[in-house]
Amino acid sequence: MSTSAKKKSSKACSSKRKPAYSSPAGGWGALRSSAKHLIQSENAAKSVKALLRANQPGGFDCPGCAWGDSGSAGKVDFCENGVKAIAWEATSKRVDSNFFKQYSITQLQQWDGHSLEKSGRLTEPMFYDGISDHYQPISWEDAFKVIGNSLQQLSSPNEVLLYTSGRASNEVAYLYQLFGRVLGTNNFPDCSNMCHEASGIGMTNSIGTGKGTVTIDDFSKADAIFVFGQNPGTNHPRMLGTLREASKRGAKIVSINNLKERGLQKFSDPQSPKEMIFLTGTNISQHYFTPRLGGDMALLRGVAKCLFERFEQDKSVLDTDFIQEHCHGFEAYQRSVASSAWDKILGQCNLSREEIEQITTIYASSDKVIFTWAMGITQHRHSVDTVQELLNVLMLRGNIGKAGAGACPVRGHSNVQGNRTVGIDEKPPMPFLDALEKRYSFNVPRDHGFNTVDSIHAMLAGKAKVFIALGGNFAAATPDTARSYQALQQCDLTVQISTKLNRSHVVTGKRALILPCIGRTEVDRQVSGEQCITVEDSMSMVHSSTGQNEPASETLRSETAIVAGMAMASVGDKIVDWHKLASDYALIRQEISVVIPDFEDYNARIKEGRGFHLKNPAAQRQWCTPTKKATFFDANLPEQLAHERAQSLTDKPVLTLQTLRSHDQYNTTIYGMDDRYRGVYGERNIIFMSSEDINKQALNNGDYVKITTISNDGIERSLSNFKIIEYPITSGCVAAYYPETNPLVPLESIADNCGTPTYKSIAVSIEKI
Ligand SMILES: Nc1nc2c(c(=O)[nH]1)N[C@H]1C(S)=C(S)[C@@H](COP(=O)(O)OP(=O)(O)OC[C@H]3O[C@@H](n4cnc5c(=O)[nH]c(N)nc54)[C@H](O)[C@@H]3O)O[C@H]1N2
Ligand SMILES: Nc1nc2c(c(=O)[nH]1)N[C@H]1C(S)=C(S)[C@@H](COP(=O)(O)OP(=O)(O)OC[C@H]3O[C@@H](n4cnc5c(=O)[nH]c(N)nc54)[C@H](O)[C@@H]3O)O[C@H]1N2
Ligand SMILES: [Mo]
Repeated sequence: MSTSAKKKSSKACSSKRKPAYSSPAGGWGALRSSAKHLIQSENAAKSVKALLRANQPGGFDCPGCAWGDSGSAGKVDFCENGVKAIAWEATSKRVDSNFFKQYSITQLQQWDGHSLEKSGRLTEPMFYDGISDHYQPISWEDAFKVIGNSLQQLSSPNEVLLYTSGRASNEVAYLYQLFGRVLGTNNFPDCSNMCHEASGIGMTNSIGTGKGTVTIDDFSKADAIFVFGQNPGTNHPRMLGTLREASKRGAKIVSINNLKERGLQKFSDPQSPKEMIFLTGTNISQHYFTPRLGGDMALLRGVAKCLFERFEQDKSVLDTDFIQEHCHGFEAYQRSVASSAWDKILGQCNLSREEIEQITTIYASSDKVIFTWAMGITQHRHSVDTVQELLNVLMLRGNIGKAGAGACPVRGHSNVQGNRTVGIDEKPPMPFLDALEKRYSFNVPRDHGFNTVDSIHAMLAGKAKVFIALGGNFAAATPDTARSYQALQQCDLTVQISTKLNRSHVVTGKRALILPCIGRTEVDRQVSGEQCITVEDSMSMVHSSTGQNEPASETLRSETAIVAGMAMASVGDKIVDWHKLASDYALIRQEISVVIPDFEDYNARIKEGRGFHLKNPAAQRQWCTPTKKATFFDANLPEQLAHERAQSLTDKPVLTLQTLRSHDQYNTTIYGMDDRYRGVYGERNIIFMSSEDINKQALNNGDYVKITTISNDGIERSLSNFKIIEYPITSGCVAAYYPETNPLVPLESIADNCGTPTYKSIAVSIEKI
């Protein structure tokens, strides 16, 4: 299969490998890289001005990640990640109608993702009519007419898919979901379906809320913080500042990760003069455990088993008061733990009994414990069970709903959590739909819609015909690239609301529209004046964000104005006055405050300091579960992990592949070809492999290999020319970058009861070429 696009140019990618990174994460390296990205942004002044306002009251919410803001206003609260995101948006390059005259879609399809996005900001609406091989300029009103007509011609509103990427504001996301529901569908696939879906489902089952139970303040009180399956040095750099403070005051930081990530070992805070001058850093994790990919549930089960054993001698090991007063299902869970055999536990997590005892000792000797996690937990087949096991272990010692303790799924996109709160949900809760119906008096659709993977199946089967994306890069972010492309190409119309050119603009439906929008860092002017938008971070803090830079082009519209235009052209204004709402975002917030609980006085409260905190019932030990108790789930350990299931299908050695992010990318946006903390420079087609596995297969560091997915569905999925990089990674596990390796992820390989693609456990074999 030939889905991976050819490189437009490879001269920027000359490959070299420097010695492994030995400095602390952060520090001068981060400052140097930030400076480089600022200078390369060809618009340094604009970027610096914007930067100083990132995550500050009156400024804008950094589009980098969803980590909470530090409480101290005035402190510059940004990181290398944020610098890159801001500089990327502030570029002076433009993708205008001349650009599309110059390059045909067929030509652009040959460009790699980095080259597409680097071309600059989209400036005017463009239409691909399916006849010419070029996008042509189109007026905004005509673009909306194309959408309106296409939607009116569908035989059912469920033939449209309304995708959302988590950068959209609360205001536009609310309007977008209202548009879809007035149209008559709950088809809201979103990036969350590929991201923290398992956290939401597992936590809702266990404790009755799908959101983290901690605030930034809890991190300054915790005795121990366990970081599961997460690489904050790259993906949530501001979290390292929080961990550094905790480490300095003596809290124990424990990392659970099959890869030895630099940022989890040592960090030098660019805002600490002493660490910068003396080239020192703060040790982050005193303890680092490296289970097998997908082995975290077994690890946690082992910890639970040790806790129960120790409880026999010492009744203070479990918080029996909490369990008795607040929990349901304890006895069944205890039985399930007792029947989980040590052989299976140790075999699945690939740790020794001593290591499990060590983890248990740290856990049991700490009064207040926080578990944080990200994609290393949520992108496996048994992710929902693993999240529930995280909660089980927290609950055994009463670590939910007490200061300094709790569960913290660290979100990805800066407003992915807020999007769900305001209704971007293909399985919306009934009370929310009731509230919509009450407010707007129309028949709100009740059937569940398609999630991201279902959407691809629906397009392939001809059940979905119009695809609209509010941001993101669906073609590149989704699994089984060849089939995702085919799915989009079968649509009658694909519509992308975007800031920059990406794969999803060149893998089009029979007709396609590009609707360019202003970005988070830019001033949003509507008839009522300059607007602010609001977002919710991983700690459920809702705060406002006001763009500072002039928009990249006068033709751009805000996402909110674009959604209003699409809605007006499709469903008219009998039920909702779209243009009025889009003329003043305070009116949309007013609607949200009527429909969604906890948003009362929304407009007033966002003006206070850093905004307001949404109530988290579990943090108050109120459990919104059917039993009104926190629930222990007594799931069995997975029968087999991915490599065990695949072994019966091949004679070759099976490895488990995880697909992850480099230090120089934001999801499908590739800023550059380096991965500084892992010592990789100038290349991305690499595979990290342990020295044991390299030796076992008689390979050498630097060899080029073909990676093939092992599956029994008759589809061949392989990628060639990936260079082996020897790396400290658990034996049997390998790692390679997303999105280059998405062609290897079978569409059918999804998490149970959740649908998230198993991006972190693909059974593969490799052979030398
Ligand atoms: N700079 C930057 N920031 C970002 C993003 C970005 O691309 N770039 N993306 C944003 C988004 S949308 C998200 S969701 C987050 C993602 O943040 P992360 O989840 O940190 O992202 P990944 O690169 O997928 O890294 C997964 C980490 O989990 C480990 N891991 C993988 N599988 C397992 C496992 O089975 N068990 C354990 N214990 N560990 C495992 C990997 O070795 C790696 O360290 O970051 C957000 N922030
Ligand atoms: N193999 C593999 N696949 C994965 C993952 C993985 O770990 N491994 N991770 C998954 C995860 S966690 C996620 S969240 C998804 C991400 O999936 P998406 O959210 O769909 O992808 P992004 O790469 O974040 O989207 C980048 C594009 O968003 C557009 N954009 C940027 N800013 C704005 C804005 O302000 N407004 C609008 N309208 N558009 C904007 C730009 O055009 C840019 O090209 O990918 C998933 N896919
Ligand atoms: Mo994500």
